[in-house]
Amino acid sequence: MTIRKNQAQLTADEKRRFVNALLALKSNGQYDTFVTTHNGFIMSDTDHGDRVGHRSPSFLPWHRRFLIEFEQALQAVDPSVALPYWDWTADRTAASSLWAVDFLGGTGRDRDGRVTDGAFAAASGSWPINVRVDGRNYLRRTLGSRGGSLPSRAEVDAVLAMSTYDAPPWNSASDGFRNHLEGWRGANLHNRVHVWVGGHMATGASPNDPVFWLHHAFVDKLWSQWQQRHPDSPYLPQAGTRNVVDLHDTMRPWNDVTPADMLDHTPDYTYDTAA
Ligand code: CU1
Ligand code: CU1
Repeated sequence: MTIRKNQAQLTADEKRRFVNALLALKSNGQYDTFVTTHNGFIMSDTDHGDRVGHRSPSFLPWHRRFLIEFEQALQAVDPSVALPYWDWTADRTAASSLWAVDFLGGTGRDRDGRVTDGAFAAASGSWPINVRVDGRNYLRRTLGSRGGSLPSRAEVDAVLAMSTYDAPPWNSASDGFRNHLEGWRGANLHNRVHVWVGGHMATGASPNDPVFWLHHAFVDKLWSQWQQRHPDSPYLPQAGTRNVVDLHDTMRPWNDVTPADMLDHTPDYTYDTAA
C-alpha cells in the first residue's frame, strides 16, 4: 500500500529513507537511466511533430507512469518509501524545510549555481551529474532568483475548475485543463515551478534534481483532484488524432501502456489527502 504524503509532513526517518533510496539508485546507475529517458522525450516532443511526454494530452499519463516506475525502483531498495509531493502553493520559499540540509539541500551558490549542502551537493561525492546539458558535473539550483513566484492556490483552483481536459491543436497552444496545468497557457503552473527552481530543473535533464519527483507528484495529485471533480470529463482526444497519443494508443517508451490504463492510479498508490 503506497501512500504519497506531503513532504512537509514527513518524519526525519522518512526523509532519511527517501534520500538513501535515491542515493542507492544513483550509485547502481538506475537513476541516470530515468534522466536519460526524460531528456530524450523533451528533445523529441515538439508542437507539430510526434509528441508524447510534453506539449500534448499525454503529458499527464506519461508522467504518471514515469513516476510509478521510479517509485517502484525506490521501493526495490526500501519497500517503506513512497514519493512525497511538494505543494508549492504552500511551501513557497527557499526557507522551506524541503530545502534543508537533512532533505534536498538548499539553493546553489551565486557564482555558478552549485548546490553546496545536503546529500546532493557535489562535495558529498555521491551525486555526480552524468546526464549533462553542458560540461558541469555538479547539481545546480537558483531558487527564486530569476524573480517571479511559485503559483498560488487561487491560480491552481482556477485551473482545477476548467471542465475540458484538452483541445485542438493538442499542443502548447491548446486551451483546457492539461495545457493550463502544464503551463504553456494562462497562469503557468508546472513549467513555472521548473523555472523557479532553476539550474537543472530548468532543462530537459530536470530529473537530475530529486525535487523533480516531488514536483511531478504534486502535478499528478492535481490531475487526480481534477478527475474527482469532473467525473464526466473524459481524457481527450479519444481516437484518430495525428501525432498525439489518443485514449487507447500505446504510449512510448512503453509498449503496453495507454492513457486509458493510467486514468485510475489507486491500484498503484493513493494520496494522503484528497484536497
Ligand atoms: Cu517532463
Ligand atoms: Cu516537469
